[in-house]
Amino acid sequence: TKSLKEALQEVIPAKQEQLRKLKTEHSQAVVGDVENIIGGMRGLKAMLWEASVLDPNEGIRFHGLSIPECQKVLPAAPGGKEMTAESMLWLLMTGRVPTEAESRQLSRELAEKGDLPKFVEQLVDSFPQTLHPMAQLGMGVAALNHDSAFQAAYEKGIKKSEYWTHTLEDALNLIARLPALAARIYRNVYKPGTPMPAINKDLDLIGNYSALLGFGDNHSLTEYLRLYIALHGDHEGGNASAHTSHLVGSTLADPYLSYAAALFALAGPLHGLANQEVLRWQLAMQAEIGSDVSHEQIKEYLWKTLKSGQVVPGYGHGVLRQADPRFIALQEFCDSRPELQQSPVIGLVKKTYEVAPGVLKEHGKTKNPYPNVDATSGCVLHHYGLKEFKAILHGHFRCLESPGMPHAVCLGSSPWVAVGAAKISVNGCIGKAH
Ligand code: AMX
Repeated sequence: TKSLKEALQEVIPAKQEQLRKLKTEHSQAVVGDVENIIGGMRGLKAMLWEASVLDPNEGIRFHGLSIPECQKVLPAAPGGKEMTAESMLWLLMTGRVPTEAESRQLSRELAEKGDLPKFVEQLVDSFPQTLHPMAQLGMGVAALNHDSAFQAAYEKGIKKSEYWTHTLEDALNLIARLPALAARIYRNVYKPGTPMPAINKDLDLIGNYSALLGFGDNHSLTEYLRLYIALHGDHEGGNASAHTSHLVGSTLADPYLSYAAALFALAGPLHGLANQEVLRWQLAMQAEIGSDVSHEQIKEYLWKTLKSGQVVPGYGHGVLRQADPRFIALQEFCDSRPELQQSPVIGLVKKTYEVAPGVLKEHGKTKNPYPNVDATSGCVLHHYGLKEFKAILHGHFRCLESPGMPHAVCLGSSPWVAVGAAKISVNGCIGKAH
């Protein structure tokens, strides 16, 4: 059985050679034009990426494998059916499907590295409960760079061709510690004073995450989280958060700092926060018109949202032009479980999907009237008991002069100098909200 590092050792020399050849043999190839740049790099091919490819109509493929293919071939956790996050990580990094033994070994490696340094626990515990969890997560991750292997090696002096080994060490340490960090923040904010279990060395990363959050007994939620997190493993590398981490990493800032930066891009309501926006929106819809509603009532609610100048959260995409296959995979997960089929919020998500594309087409603005993954993901978490959310990122994305105005409408008005830049990065091609 190979370790991930040994598997990568086989792949990386060939990749380095491939890149060298690309640079020498195709250095003059044209990839875009000025028009792309005027639109905030909209549509401009501006980066090289191979771990996953996002076809506008077919959706994501991970090293050539569609989501159903990944679900078939990627190892699950013992007692589970859904692919694990580790299996997806292995595939993304090596281009090869791991064996069950390899995936398990990676789970164990991550579990063994999963504890937080004491000072990071203290730092996180010192944050006010009112500080947004994403701000806390970003700061916690950045603080983990205290132990960066890359930084230490760089200071000693290393060859460029060896950067990857130290970067990998940091990346795995970071991934290993994310469950304990995120769960600690979750408990501090929403369940203060509740004791957190120790990391179980026999569990996979997400099995542990679920237990640390306090949902270890809920096998169905744990399986959902495995699927959900594996599906989010990559999205062509160019979405706003991934692009941010690449940009920051290109300065040789270590993986902790690069990932922290990515989290701050992810925190925006048009990107990672969108699943919370969807939940809030669906709950507001439920409160206003009920759960047992007709298509006509949903249609009216959609128009009300659009006419008030807001986007319909969970719909539209920077690249996709069809329903997101990640949305479909999560919906299929819901369809396979009777308890989810009976959930009023999941029922509303389903009905909204039957109506929203038609309304958005009639509205005529968005290039993609179909749902993205966030149209359902947060609502499923809500059903399982992860009900808490923060109302808004305090003012960051609201116009200072007209607090109620959604930010897309405000671009260009004076208080938006800084915020306008955020809008461009979300809407630009390489900074798309995927
Ligand atoms: N509802 C209403 N209007 C929408 C819309 C929606 N769901 N999606 C796009 N539009 C509007 C845009 O705001 C834009 O209007 P403008 O010309 O007045 O600025 C116009 O349609 C054209 O936009 P686009 O080219 O189709 O989309 P984009 O590439 O600029 O933005 C995205 C993509 C995802 C930010 C946008 O579709 C959106 O805001 N969707 C709702 C938020 C959401 O679901 N985000 C999650 C995306 C997935 C993720 O990153 N997690």
